[in-house]
Amino acid sequence: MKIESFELKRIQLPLVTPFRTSFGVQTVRDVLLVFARTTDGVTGYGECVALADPVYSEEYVDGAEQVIARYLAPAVLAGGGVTAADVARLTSGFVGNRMAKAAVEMAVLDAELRSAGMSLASYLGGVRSTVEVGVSVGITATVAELVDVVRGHVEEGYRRVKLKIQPGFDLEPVAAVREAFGPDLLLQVDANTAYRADGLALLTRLDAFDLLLVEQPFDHDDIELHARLAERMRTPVCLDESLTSAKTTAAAIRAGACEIANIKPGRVGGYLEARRVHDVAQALDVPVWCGGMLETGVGRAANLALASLPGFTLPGDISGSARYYREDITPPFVARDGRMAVPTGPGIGVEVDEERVAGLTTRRQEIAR
Ligand code: OSB
Ligand code: MG
Repeated sequence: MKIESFELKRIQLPLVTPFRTSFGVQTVRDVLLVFARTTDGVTGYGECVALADPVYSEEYVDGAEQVIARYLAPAVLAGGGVTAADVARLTSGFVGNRMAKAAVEMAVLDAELRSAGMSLASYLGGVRSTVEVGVSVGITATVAELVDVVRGHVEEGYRRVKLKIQPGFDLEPVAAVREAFGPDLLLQVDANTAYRADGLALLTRLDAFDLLLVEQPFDHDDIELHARLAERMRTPVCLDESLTSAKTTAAAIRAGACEIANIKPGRVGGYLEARRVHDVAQALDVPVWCGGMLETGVGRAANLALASLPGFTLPGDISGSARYYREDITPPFVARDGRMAVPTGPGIGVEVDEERVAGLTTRRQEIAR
């Protein structure tokens, strides 16, 4: 397969409600879409998960767009005939920028699979036609408001809820949600690196609330501190920000710092590396689940395919389109009883509403061979 050009489009999607985490509040999603056009007239879609600002990782959407336009897309175009498996090698001379690389690889992979008539789920080795999904709930102004928000999601049928926590918004809100919804609600928390070593004792007290896991309480590079917590805590310690590849995941697991792994394809450089993360975790007996980055239907479709692999035994952060967007850029994804169907069509298995994308586009550029 030959790629003739990459088109980069930036779209602005307003969020239905502001999303607050320990690293800040988001009110709109500024998304970079990558369209890979083949010489045979096939278009593959990629979504870059970089946020507007470098607050979750070093990457941010303006930078991702520039690195793709200036380095990654030209390197892939110069490769001649390519498959998705070639993209990592062709771009390996450029350090880091995993979210940017992932978006390019995803667009190439989607084009490749659409040409071959194969779904992403079968390509990756998926074994399930539906997957369990949950919702990630942001930090609220009051605990009462949090309980109301969670109630709304429980009424929508979600059975697993992830609460964002930070120092000053942890034990009390978690206790209130557990108390309001009882022992059957699958509950977990995510600190997005907001704690320091002096938070060990407080975090250990979360053991009282029967949580599925506690996600990334400490700095991304502090594997040792996560291992110390894992030793002291009954609740499994899960890593997100720390896991940048299959290699760093294996090392974190062997260090005792990662009892469950959150897999985000963008964070590890693409769906192919995400599958390798899944494979090492499975070999080391560590359960995995699919994380989210407020994706549009494009990223959501691909994440459902990934989550259909056998090691994904915990519900993913793959909520319905309506959790974030009044109108998606694909047909809306809907969760029923906390489950979602894995797309079966070629590639990511969904069509993009190009007219709607055109209406939301703030800038576009094309990189041709
Ligand atoms: O840490 O998992 C995270 C969103 C943006 C950046 C980081 C994270 C998140 C979420 C939302 O928790 C997951 C989703 O619903 O897409
Ligand atoms: Mg997280």
